[in-house]
Amino acid sequence: MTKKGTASMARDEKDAGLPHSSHWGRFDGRLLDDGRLDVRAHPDDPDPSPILGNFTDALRHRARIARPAVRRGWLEDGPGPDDRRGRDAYVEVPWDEVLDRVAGELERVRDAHGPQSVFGGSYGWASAGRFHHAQSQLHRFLNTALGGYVRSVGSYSAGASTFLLPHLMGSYEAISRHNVTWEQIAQHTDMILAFGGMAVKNSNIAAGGISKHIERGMMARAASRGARFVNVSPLRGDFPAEARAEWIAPTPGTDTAMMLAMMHVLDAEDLADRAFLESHCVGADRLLAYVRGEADGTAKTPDWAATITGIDAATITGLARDAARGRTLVTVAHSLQRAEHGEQPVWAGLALAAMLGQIGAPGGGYNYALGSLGHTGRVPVGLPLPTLSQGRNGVSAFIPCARIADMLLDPGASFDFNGATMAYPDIRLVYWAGGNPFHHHQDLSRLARAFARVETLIVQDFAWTASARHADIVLPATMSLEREDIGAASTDTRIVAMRALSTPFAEARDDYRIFRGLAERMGCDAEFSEGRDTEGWLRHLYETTRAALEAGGHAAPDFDAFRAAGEIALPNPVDDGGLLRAFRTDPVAHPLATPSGRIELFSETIDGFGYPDCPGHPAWLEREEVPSAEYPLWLVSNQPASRLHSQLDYGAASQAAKRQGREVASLNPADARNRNISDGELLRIRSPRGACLAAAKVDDAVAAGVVNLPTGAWYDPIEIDGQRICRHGNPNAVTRDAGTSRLGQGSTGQLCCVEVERWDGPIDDIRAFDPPVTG
Ligand SMILES: Nc1nc2c(c(=O)[nH]1)N[C@H]1C(S)=C(S)[C@@H](COP(=O)(O)OP(=O)(O)OC[C@H]3O[C@@H](n4cnc5c(=O)[nH]c(N)nc54)[C@H](O)[C@@H]3O)O[C@H]1N2
Ligand SMILES: Nc1nc2c(c(=O)[nH]1)N[C@H]1C(S)=C(S)[C@@H](COP(=O)(O)OP(=O)(O)OC[C@H]3O[C@@H](n4cnc5c(=O)[nH]c(N)nc54)[C@H](O)[C@@H]3O)O[C@H]1N2
Ligand SMILES: [Mo]
Repeated sequence: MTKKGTASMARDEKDAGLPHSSHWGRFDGRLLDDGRLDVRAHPDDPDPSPILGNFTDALRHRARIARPAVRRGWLEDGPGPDDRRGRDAYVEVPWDEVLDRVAGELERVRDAHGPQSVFGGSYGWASAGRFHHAQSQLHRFLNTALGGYVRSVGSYSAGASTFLLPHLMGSYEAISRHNVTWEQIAQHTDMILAFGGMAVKNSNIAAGGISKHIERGMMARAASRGARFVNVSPLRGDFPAEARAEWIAPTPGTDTAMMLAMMHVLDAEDLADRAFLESHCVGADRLLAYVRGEADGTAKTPDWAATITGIDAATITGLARDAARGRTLVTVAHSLQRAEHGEQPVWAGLALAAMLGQIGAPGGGYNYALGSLGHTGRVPVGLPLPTLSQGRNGVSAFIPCARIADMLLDPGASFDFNGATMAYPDIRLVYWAGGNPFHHHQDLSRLARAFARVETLIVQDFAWTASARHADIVLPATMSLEREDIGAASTDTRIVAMRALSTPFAEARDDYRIFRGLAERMGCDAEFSEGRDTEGWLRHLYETTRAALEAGGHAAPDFDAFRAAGEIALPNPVDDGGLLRAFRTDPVAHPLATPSGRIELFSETIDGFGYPDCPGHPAWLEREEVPSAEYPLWLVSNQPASRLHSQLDYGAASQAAKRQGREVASLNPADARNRNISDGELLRIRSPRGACLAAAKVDDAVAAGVVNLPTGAWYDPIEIDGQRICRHGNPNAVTRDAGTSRLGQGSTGQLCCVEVERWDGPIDDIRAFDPPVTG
């Protein structure tokens, strides 16, 4: 491999720093003598992410996995269901031995139960870098070595919308990523009605890399032109100060009622664009019959919505009138659909925009998830990027990714998904690389019971996450900082020659090298590696993009020139407004990929599924999870500002945002007062699923009735008085594990009901970052 050469290169070029890229930004890094990293944001980035600060002390942190390790119980008793997972000690073993064991176990399970008993869905964000992408590597390996694996579809990000939007409008990518741009907003938009806000902490992130954070500046430009931003959200902080946003805070999960009432106003006051509904939509009559109450006897008036949302009728009416007055953009954040009946606000937001008649117009209409990530509001580069082929998966079974615990707990059980009835496969072995299910999944006590059922759990990561601590076999991977790679994303106009900034920590190996070691043992290295080392692959993958640049008549430096330059700029793509602009201009020549070719405000297809939890048009549906006397508060567990998910939670930026080493839970002064909670005190958050501790922040930027605890504190459970409590502040200790609906089966992690109280019980130190290794 190329390890030695790259490490010495890093030392030679020490002073200048070397180019690298992460999901939260492009930077130059330089290894310091004390093992820390000097990290400098790219000079062209107007608003670099503070999350870069997590890299400085990450390379040699004690939470890194130093050597391969096997859980003691698995070593002694062999594979099989075991509820000691998560509590057991680990024994370090040499690489040769652990690779023999993993290869042997994969062969045993394949021969006894077939590849359909291996789960390789391995959801997760891993790191930037097109070659060392952990999921691609894992999938390619399982396809080659086993002939396939049970995969997962969709995402925790957009579980409901990914499967809903194609029925209504077109692909989720087209509707979110190639639609209204920030430049259009800066120039054209009068009113931005942002359900779920547009926090710049969120657009800090783009999978694969982001070289310029433009959102704050664009919002400032729009606001100074007089554009009006409306932050519909439980948190005032869901917009940056530069946007000068108004704040409207409906009860969490009730946006659909507010949107329906706005439609009622547009219809009743004849402000709806009936020509657009006629020429570009189907089903407006069915939806309007529901809005007027002709269908169910309840008119969806602002007064009706006021009782559900807590927003007074005059405010709702005023917003609807104002929206009809100028160029209005409706956005719905991912968060709204990461909740019970999450399909509804996505559809209702689209219907509201359809009634305003501006879909496809510059800076207007509907852009699902604009502002939720840094991929949105830009124009896709439209070039083939370096991509590792995953090969062919011979197993047809799959699950929607958020149904992982259901699958493991109930093999063979049937479930509904997007019009199909399916059965959960019987999984014996789970292999995870590049994700952290004990970060991303809901109801972690239940997830622990689910993982106790498998015969073998293998986790490959660079740090001792809670998922690694539940694994039977733990394989130490390198961080991207320790590898050569190519950084690229479909919405960024830079390709980065990512350089290794350090030699690997202890005995960590690249995911690719780990899989090669297994492939050699299983007799499929020639097929898996195609005879290439890392350097060979990088050159091979880069060539796709270089050839496309050359074919397009653009500057197309060869690989060596690219690496010497550190990065190349791609041609600026033209802002053509995407498929919605073309559709607006001529709906006959450019129909949408829906059954009618138009926007479906009523969908015969969805209606035909017969799902009460996702009917044929957007609707206000009663929920199972609602506040009660025992659990009266809404917990909003959103994305953390100080890190990406759980990644580098031990890093400097993430640690600086904690109090007493705990994650911070914010609540309204009134709710704090009622519970005798003062700022900075520890509190316990509990639900029927479990409990966690957190440090209180009393904050009037949080709506009354709401507690905000971001995700990502490493799960650190202990038993106190027979109750499992995460002492660190992971909200998934209390969230609810249920699908959005039978249509999307997405995660509902964003919202659940809880009670909070001051915690006067024992206060232990956090142990989440101490490796559970005994020798
Ligand atoms: N309650 C609640 N839960 C949520 C959400 C919510 O809103 N509320 N949001 C959800 C959303 S949108 C998402 S996307 C998920 C995110 O869930 P995940 O994507 O699973 O979270 P990450 O922390 O990014 O996990 C990535 C893991 O990959 C590891 N890793 C990084 N690089 C490499 C590598 O090169 N090789 C290997 N082998 N490992 C590597 C990291 O150390 C980390 O452990 O969480 C979801 N969970
Ligand atoms: N810094 C940082 N940025 C990230 C990530 C990260 O981990 N860290 N993760 C990235 C990923 S993978 C994804 S998918 C996106 C997720 O993008 P989103 O899902 O949009 O992000 P969240 O921060 O979870 O939620 C945004 C806001 O929605 C509001 N909200 C919650 N419930 C409701 C509701 O019922 N109604 C209304 N109107 N508002 C509500 C909350 O106040 C929350 O702050 O973020 C990306 N950006
Ligand atoms: Mo996500």
